[in-house]
Amino acid sequence: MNDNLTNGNQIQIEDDRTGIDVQTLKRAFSDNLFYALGKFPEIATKNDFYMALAYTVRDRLLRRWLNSQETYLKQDVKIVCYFSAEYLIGPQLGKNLINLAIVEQVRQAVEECGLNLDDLIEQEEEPGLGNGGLGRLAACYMDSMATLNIPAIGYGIRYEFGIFDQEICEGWQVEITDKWLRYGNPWEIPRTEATVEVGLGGYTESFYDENNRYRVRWLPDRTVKGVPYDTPILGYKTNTANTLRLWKAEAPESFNFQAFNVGDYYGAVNEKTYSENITKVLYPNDEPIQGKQLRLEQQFFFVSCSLQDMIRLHLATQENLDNFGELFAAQLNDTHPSIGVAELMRLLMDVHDYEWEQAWEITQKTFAYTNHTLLPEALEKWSLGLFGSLLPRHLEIIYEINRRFLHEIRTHYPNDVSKLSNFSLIDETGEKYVRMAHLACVGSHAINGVADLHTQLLKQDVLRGFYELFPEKFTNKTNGVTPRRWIVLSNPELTELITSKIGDNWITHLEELQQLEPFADDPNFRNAWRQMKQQVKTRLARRIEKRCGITVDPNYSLFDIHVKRIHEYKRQHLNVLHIITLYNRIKKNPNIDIVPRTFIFGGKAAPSYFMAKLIIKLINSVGEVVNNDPDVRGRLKVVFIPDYNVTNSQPVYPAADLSEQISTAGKEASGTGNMKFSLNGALTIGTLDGANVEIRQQVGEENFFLFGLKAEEVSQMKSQGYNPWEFYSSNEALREVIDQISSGLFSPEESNLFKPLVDSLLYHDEYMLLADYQSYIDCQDRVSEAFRDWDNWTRMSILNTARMGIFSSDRAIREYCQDIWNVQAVPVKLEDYVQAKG
Ligand code: CR1
Repeated sequence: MNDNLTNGNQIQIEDDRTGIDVQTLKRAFSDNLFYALGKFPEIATKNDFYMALAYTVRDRLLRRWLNSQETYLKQDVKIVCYFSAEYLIGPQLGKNLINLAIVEQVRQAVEECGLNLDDLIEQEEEPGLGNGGLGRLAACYMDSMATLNIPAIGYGIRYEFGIFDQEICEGWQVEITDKWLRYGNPWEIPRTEATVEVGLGGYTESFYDENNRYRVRWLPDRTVKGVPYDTPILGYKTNTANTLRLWKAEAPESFNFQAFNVGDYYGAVNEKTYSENITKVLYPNDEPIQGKQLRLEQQFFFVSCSLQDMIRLHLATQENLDNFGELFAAQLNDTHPSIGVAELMRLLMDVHDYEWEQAWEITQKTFAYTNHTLLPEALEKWSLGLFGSLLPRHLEIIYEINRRFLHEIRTHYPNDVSKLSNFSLIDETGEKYVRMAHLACVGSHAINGVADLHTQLLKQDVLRGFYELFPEKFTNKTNGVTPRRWIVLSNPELTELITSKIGDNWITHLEELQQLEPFADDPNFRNAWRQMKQQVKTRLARRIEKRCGITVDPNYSLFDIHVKRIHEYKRQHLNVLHIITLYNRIKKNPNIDIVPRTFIFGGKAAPSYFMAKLIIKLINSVGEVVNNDPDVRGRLKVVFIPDYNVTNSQPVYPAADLSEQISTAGKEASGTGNMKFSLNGALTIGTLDGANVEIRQQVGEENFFLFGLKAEEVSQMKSQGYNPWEFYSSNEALREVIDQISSGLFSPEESNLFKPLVDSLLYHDEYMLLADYQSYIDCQDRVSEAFRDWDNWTRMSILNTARMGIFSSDRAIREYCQDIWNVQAVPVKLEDYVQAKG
C-alpha cells in the first residue's frame, strides 16, 4: 500500500471498496456491517443490512465522483447549476445499482448472505424533498445530465422534514412528520469545509471607498451558516458523477457567548433554534404560499449559499468574475430561486467591486428561468414590508433594476403609461408586492415553458408583455422523464421484453423504442406483451391487498389509474363522477354487461387545502359503498393508495391500462406522470392540456382517448358567463350522481359532508367539471369498448411505448444544453487511484 496522501493521484484505496465481483462484494458488505454499523449478522436489523449495502454501493461511486469533480476543476468547463427549492430524487440504492451495472452481482452476493436484494431496496426511506412534478423533474434532469456527461451541480435545500407522510384514517388524510433522517442517510457527505455565511435583516449604508467610488454595504442583523451536504448523482453506465449539493442552516456559533455571559442562556439557545428553523421543513404546498417569512428566508438562504459557492469555485481557477457567465449556467426552477438575480448583483457589486453595467451583464448571462405554472394564484409575490425588512439591500437593487427597466419600457412604449404598471417589478395595484416572475424575466437571458401549449399560453397570456418585449428570450422545453428509473428500475418485466427484441441501446437513446412498432403486428409479441402486463398488474394487486386490504383482479379488470397531487384543477372528482355513473348503471341493471374496472387513486393534498382533502374523503367514501355492494359483484373496485411518493409510485405506472390525465384544459403546465404511464404502455384518457397534446401527436390520435373542452373553449365559455347549473339540470345521469353525493348516499353518518364540494360544482365550478362531464363519460364508454378487444388494446399499448421516445429527459436536457446553457459534454476518465490486487 502506498501511503502518500499529499498527491491526490497517488492515493490508494482498498480495492474491497471498488471491486464488483460477487466475492469482493460479499466481503465488502460484511465489512461495512461490522465496521460502519458495528453489527454482525446475528444482531443486525433489516435496516443495518440495508445501510451496509448502501455503503458498499457508495464506495463504488466515489472514484467516479472524485474524478468528475477533478476533471471539471482542471479543464475550465462550463457547469450547469440547477437552482431548485425541491428535489424528489427517490430511493437511491436500486438506481445506483443499475447505473453501476452491478445489479446481478449484488443480488447474488446478498443472497449468499441469506438476504433478498428487493427486500433491502424496499427498506430505503426516500428523501421527500419536494412536492410533486417540479421536484421530480429536477431529479430526472440530474440523472440525465450525469448520463450525458454534462457537468452539473444541483443546488437546493436539505430539509430536515420533507413532504409529510400520508396516512388514511376513516377515509381522511392524516399528515405525519417525515423524519427521513431518523436512521441516517448513507448517500450524503457533509462538506463542512465549504460552509458559507448568509446575512438576513438589518440595514444598508452608503459610503465612498478609497477610490472615492460611491458604494453600498449591507449590515445584516443576523447571520446563518450554510453547511453543504453532497449526494453523488451517477449517470447510467458512465464515469460522470455530478453533485447534488443541499444546504443545511446552522447557527453561526453554537453559543452566543455574550448572551451567555449576561445570563441569557435560553435566549442564546433560542437564537440557534431560530437559525436552524430555516431548513427545518418543506412547505407542503404545490403552489406558493404568500407572505410566509420563513419561506422567503429558505429561498434566499439556499440561493445565497449556492452563489457564494459558485464564486468560490470560480475564483479557485480564474482571476476574476468577468467570465462567470461563461463558466456557469444557472437555471431557475420556477421563481422560488429568482431572488438569485438580486443576490448575484449584490455579490458582484458590493463584495467584488463590479459596476452596475458589468454586473448586470454577467447576471443576465448566467441566469435562465423556467416557468412551471399557469395558475394565476401561483405567481409568487412578496409584500414590500416583509421583503424590505428581511433583504433591505436586495430591495434597493430590485428598485434600481426596475428603474432602469421601466426607463426602457417608456422608450419602447412612449404613449402607453399602462405598460409601466403592467411591467413593473413592483405590483402597486393594492398593497405593494415584489413580483418574482418579473424579476426572473428581466434578470434572465432565456425563459421557457415546459410543454408546447404551456409555452404558447405563457406568450399569449401570463408573460405576454415580456414576450412582446423580448421574443428572442422565449423557447419551449417540453419536459421529459428518465427511462432509467421509470422503465428499467420500475418495470424490469417490460425492460426485458423490449431488450429481447431491440437490444438495450434504447435505455440511453429512447427514440429507438420506435423499433418496436413493427412488433405491434406480431401476434406472438402481442401475447408476450399481454402476459408481461398481467404480471406487473399482479405485482401491484398483491401490494394493494397488503397495503389496503382490498382484493382486486389483475386478470380481467381494467386498471384505471389516477395518481398525482390532489387538486381541483386535476379533477380527481371528475373521475369519481364517472365511477358513480357506472355504479348507477349496475344498480339499475345488476346483470348489465360491463367492463370490470379497478380505479386506483393516489396523491397528497396540501394540509391546508380543505377541498382537496374532501376529495380524498369522497374517493374513499365512494369506494366504501361500491366495493361492498353485493350487486357490484367485484366488477368495480375503488382503491386509494396511501402515501403516494416516488417509492410507492414505481410499481404503479407499469400496472396501468388507463392513465387519467384529465385536468381542465389550460391549467396543467405539462405533467410528467402522463409520460411515465404511456411509456409503460398505458393508454391515456385526457384533455388537450399540457404535454398531453404532444403525447397524442406522438402516439397517434387513434391510440389516445381525447375528451373535453380545449383551452380556448374554456376561456371562451368563462367569458360568456359559464353556468354549471345548466349542465346539471339538463343531464339526467349527472343530476342523479350529484344528488346522490349531496343526499349523503356516500356519507350516511353525515349527509351534509360533501356539501361544500357539491356547492362549489353547482355554483362556481371553476374547473368546468360539469361542462366536461358528458364528454368524459362518452369517452370512458369508448375506452371500455376498446378494452373488450384485448388484442387491439395490446396493439395500441405497444404503439404507445414505441412512440414515446421523445419524452426522455435526455432529449430535454440536450435541448437545454443547446438552446439555453451552451454547455458541452465532458467525458470523465477513470483515473487509477486504486492499484488492482494481485
Ligand atoms: C406543473 O404543475 C409540471 C411540473 C414540472 C408543475 C406540472 O404540470 O409537469 O411542474 N408545477 O414542470 C409546479 O409544481 C410549482 O409549480
